[in-house]
This record gives sequence, C-alpha cells and structure tokens, in this order.
Amino acid sequence: MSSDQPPAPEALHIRNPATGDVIASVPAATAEDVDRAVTRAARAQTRWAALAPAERARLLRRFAATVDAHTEELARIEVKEAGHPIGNARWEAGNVRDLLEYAAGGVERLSGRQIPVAGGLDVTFLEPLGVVGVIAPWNFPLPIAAWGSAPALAAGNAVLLKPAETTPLTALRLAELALESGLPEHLFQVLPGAGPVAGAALVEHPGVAKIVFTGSVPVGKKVMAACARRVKRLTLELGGKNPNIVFADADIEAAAAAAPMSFLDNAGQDCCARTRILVERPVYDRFLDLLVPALRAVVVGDPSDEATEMGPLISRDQHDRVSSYVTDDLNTVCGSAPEGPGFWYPPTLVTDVAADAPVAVEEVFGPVAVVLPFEDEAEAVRLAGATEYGLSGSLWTRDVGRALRVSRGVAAGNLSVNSHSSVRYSTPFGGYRQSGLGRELGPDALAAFTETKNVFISTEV
Ligand code: TXE
Repeated sequence: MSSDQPPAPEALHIRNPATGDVIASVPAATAEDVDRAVTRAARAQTRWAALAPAERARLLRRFAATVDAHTEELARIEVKEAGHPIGNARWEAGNVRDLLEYAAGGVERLSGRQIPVAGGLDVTFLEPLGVVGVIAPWNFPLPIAAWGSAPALAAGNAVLLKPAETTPLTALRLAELALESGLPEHLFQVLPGAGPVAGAALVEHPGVAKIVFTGSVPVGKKVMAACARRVKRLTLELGGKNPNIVFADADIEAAAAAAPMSFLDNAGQDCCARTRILVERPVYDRFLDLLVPALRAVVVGDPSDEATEMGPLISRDQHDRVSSYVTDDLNTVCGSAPEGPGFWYPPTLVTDVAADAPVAVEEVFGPVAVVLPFEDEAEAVRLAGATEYGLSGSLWTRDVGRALRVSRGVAAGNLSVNSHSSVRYSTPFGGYRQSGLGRELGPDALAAFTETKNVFISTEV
C-alpha cells in the first residue's frame, strides 16, 4: 500500500436513512484482510473450477432458491439500510434470485468454439479468470452485488465483494446464504470497508484478476488507472444523465404519467434515472400541465409502508450534494417530502434552465429532473447527447421509423421506446463514453469473466 492512503476505519456505522439512526456497526476490512481473503479465495476457486459444470450449476440454483426463501428478510434489510420502498426492495431480492438462476443456466452452456483451419483442429476454451473483485455502490446494494458476482461465480471464478461503506448488510447476508446453500467456503467473501482502503487494496492486489466497479466517474477513473498498471481486466459502470425524449406525436398522457417515477425511483439515486426530460415544443405546455400533478401525486414517506413510492436519500452527504445543484435562482416545481430526521428531499422539476447548466448535465443522483423544450428530431438527438455520459434513455413516439432513427442516433447503451425499462437480467447493460466500460448481465455475462484460450492440434504429425 502506498503511504498516502488514509488510515483504515475500525468499523462502519450503518444508518437508517429514513431516521438517521445508527442500526448496525460492522468491522471494516483492512488491506491485510483483503490479502488474506485473496489467498483463501484463490484456493477455493481452484476447487470450484474443477467441479463438474452440472454440480456448479446445481449449487448456484440452490443459492437462488435460498435467496428466494429469504426474499422478505433481504428486502427488509434493504429498506433499513438503503431506504428503499419495500415493494422495490422485494423486486431487488427477486432480481438476485433470477440472476442466479440465469447464471446457473449458463454454466453448462459456456463453451468455446471449433474453428476451421488447415492442417489440424482448432478449438477455443473459455477459462475462468481466478479471483474477481466486485466493488459495489450504495444505491442498489443488493442487485449490483449480484450483477458482478453471479456470472463470475458461474464462470468458475471466486468473488471478493466490497460493498459501499453505507450499505454492507445485504451483501453480508448474501454471503451467509451462499454458505448455507452449499457453496464452498471462501468462494464468495464480503469485505465491508472504506473505498480507499479495502476497495483500493482489491484493485491493487496482484492476485485479483478482474475488477467490476460501479460508482462515480472520478473513482472509476482512479480504478481504471490502477488496473492499467497491471493490465487487470475491468468493467466499469459509472452512472448517467439520461434523456427522456417526448415527441409531439407520442401518447402524451402515457408519457407524462410515466415520467415522474422514471427519475424518482430510488429517490433519483439511479444511474438510469431519466433526469433530462426533453419535450417537443408544440406539446411542451400540455406535457408540463400533466406532469406536475403526476409528480405531486407521488407518495414519499416511510419506506416500510407498502404504499410508499419514494424514500429518503441515502445520507446527509448525498442530501448536501443534491441540494447544492438546486440553487435559489432556479425555477422549480416540487412535490412534498417528510421533514427530518432522515435524509428527505422532495421530488423536484427544474424548468426554464439552460441546457448546459450543471443541474442539466451533471449526475445529481437525487429526485431532480430538468425539463427542456426542443424544436425537431435533430435537436432532440443533439440535446440527448450533450453530456459526458451515455448510459440509458427513453423516447416516446408513435412513429416506428423515428423510434429506430433516434435510438440509433443517441449514444447510449440502453434505450427504451415508450417505456423506461432499462434493466433485465437477461439483456446487456452498460454505458457509452464516461458511463462505463464493458457490459454486465445478458447472454454474454459469463464470458466476460473468462479468458479465451486458443489451441491448435496438428493432424499432420
Ligand atoms: O461513489 P464512489 P459515492 C455517483 C453518483 C453519486 C456519486 C458519489 O453521482 O452521487 O457517484 O457517490 C468504492 N478504490 N454514483 O461517493 O465513491 C466505495 O467504497 C476502490 C453513481 O458513494 O465512487 C464504494 O464501494 N474503491 C453510481 C464504491 O467505490 C473505491 C453508484 C462507489 O463509491 C475507492 C454510486 C477507491 N479509491 C455513485 N473509493 C452508479 N454508477 O450507479 C471509493 N471506492
């Protein structure tokens, strides 16, 4: 470790974001803990990779079933440590189960190729990388922990997961459930700790073959630079500032009804949040007239209440960060939110703002969207791309040709037409430009955790 690294905290104190109360304290991993974990994981990986594929698949299916049986428990932990509404938290636990099942289904289908060549037989093998480090953020602690881990395990790797400082509890429970399901000891370990300590130690460790990082652009760049020094494999998912383009020919009622939750889900702490609402000029006023009451109708409050649609922000820091974007000079329309304690912020629309204002181009990561008018298709595409990001986006139109043209024209990894759906365990997810590098989920997820080895066998000797 370099001498400029901060001292490791001894413990992480986890707060319920809805109340601000400390609900748990967890020992924080040091660089030495990471080192020991890598050694153990490497041993476990060798045995894991040697198991029959059908056996690995069976154990992962059992892990999926165990997660399924603990859906309510995992969801309740997510509510407490991340402030997610209970309905969303159940979906998240279900997403982990589905992904584990999907990954298990891939174990026996992960195969190389036989390529026609002269003079012999040419075959490729997809070999596991070894030990994979997954660095997860706090916004979707449960699903994102699994997005890296499930396919990595399925492809024959061991996983060391470092959850975010504020949200390690679901990840720790997931590791216990893996053991209960019969996964070998040390194959899937969780290392809660500070990013610059435990996270950096994972990134720097020569025994970790690949890093999957989800988090901010600045830290992602640091991680990338550190990986470059060792030519370490890397997947990055770094957020977005995603457009929601509403054309005049769209079903305006449907577009306006769907717009609030497209950026208020998880209180806007979602890399896919559609926070740049672009509306074609002729329908701009009508769209706003429909959007404002829909925004005000969103139920913000106690995340454990079944009716709640939006909970609090994760922390005081995040609250300060979001507030810093919504300056007094901006024209805003707000919904309501509970007063403190807890880190509450109301649903907020910003109108009459310059398209290049910080609130319009930077990732606020809170329940704040800007609404901007545009004149024609070309301007819509230009405005959609006028940020450094390129993760996701939506467009609303009844014109199929336009839907395809604009989808091809917007530089983003995940687009939806007449929908805001971006994430499915069975389809690829990831960003263009500074939104990231590589793809997670989908049919190629397992292959991303392998090296391709080509073997040529001469038939002429
Ligand atoms: O992220 P960090 P923060 C964006 C979002 C948010 C902002 C800041 O805009 O407001 O980032 O969030 C670990 N080496 N996203 O500060 O710091 C850290 O411990 C290795 C978008 O929480 O990037 C945590 O586990 N790891 C996003 C993870 O990196 C390090 C999700 C993310 O933390 C490290 C989250 C280091 N030097 C935030 N420093 C998305 N893509 O959805 C920190 N970490």
